[in-house]
This record gives sequence, structure tokens and C-alpha cells, in this order.
Amino acid sequence: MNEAYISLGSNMGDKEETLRHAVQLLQQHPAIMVVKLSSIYETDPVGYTDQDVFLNMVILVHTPLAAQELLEECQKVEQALKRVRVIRWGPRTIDLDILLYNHDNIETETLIVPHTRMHERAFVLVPLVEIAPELKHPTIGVAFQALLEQVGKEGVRRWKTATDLSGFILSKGSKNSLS
Ligand code: PH2
Ligand code: MG
Ligand code: MG
Repeated sequence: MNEAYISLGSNMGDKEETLRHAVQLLQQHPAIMVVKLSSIYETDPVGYTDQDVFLNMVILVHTPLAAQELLEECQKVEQALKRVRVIRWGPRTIDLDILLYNHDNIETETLIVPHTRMHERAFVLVPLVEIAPELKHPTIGVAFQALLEQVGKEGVRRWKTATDLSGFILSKGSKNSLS
């Protein structure tokens, strides 16, 4: 079984509903088990700043799928939720990024893991550290907790705690990080 951390983000439409739906679609896949959910955070846009705030969260999944196959499933979820993206780093209904896949270092034309910018983005590090406080960045070799201290938590506000995510129906033995 492989362990993958996936970042979810939405800043168009009903953002919470979109996140919930994306988690459910992943969970419904027979080869993907969602085992941890972070809280949902409201985050100021990074990169292209003239856009609505995001809701972001991170989940941990267990899967027998290879990283490339998991990427394809994430892309199917994005398509199922009718992802709209007009400009790079601009508004999107849903974005699913594989952050980590075991401790692997993967570089193909379509997938780079660990995600290239994850260590400099508070909207990724805050929810990741919440569900994986001991984890180290596999290639930088530094704890994500320490990376987060360097980056700071500015622009990231807890919006709904993991324990309040009752609408995120999780079967197959899943739990949120606080339970
Ligand atoms: N995603 C981006 C660019 N900027 N900013 C926030 N706050 N949250 C995101 O998920 C996000 C972003 C590109 O994927
Ligand atoms: Mg992204
Ligand atoms: Mg993406």
C-alpha cells in the first residue's frame, strides 16, 4: 500500500461543497482509501492575487495505485467537477495536487513529486502539518513543521475544523485527523 498526501483547493462557486464532493469521489474509488482529512482553511490567493479567497485542505490517502495512476484519478475528479481554469494560478473550481507519494522523488512530464512549490506555500503547509506533524520533506530533508515556521501562517485562517466536517461522508474506516 502506498501513502499519498493530496492538496485540494477551490475558489469558485460553492467551495466547501466542491471540496466535499471531490473527497467523496476519491473515496468512492475502489482503490483509494481516504484515511485523514485536515481542517478546511480560508486562504488568501498566492501568485495571481486579484481573485477570490480559496478554501484549501490536505488529505492522506492509501492506495495500491501507482503515482501516475493516482494522478489520472485526480484529474478525473477535476473533470467530473467541471474544473474551469482561465489563467495559470487563476480562479478554479477545483484543483487536486499530489504533494507526496511515499517518500518518492518522481519527475515525469506530467508529474513532479514532491510538489515543486509545496515547501513555500502556507496554504499547503498549514493543513499538511495539522495531519502529519512529524513528517519531513523527502528531498529537502527538513521537517514540514520547520518549513512552516520559516514561511509563516499569514493569509491562512482555519475555516472549519476537521471535527466539524460531518458532511464529508467517509466510509471504509476513514477518520479525520482529530478523531
Ligand atoms: N493554488 C494555486 C495558486 N494560488 N492560492 C491559494 N491560496 N490556494 C491555492 O490552492 C492556490 C493559490 C495554483 O494551483
Ligand atoms: Mg495547484
Ligand atoms: Mg494542479
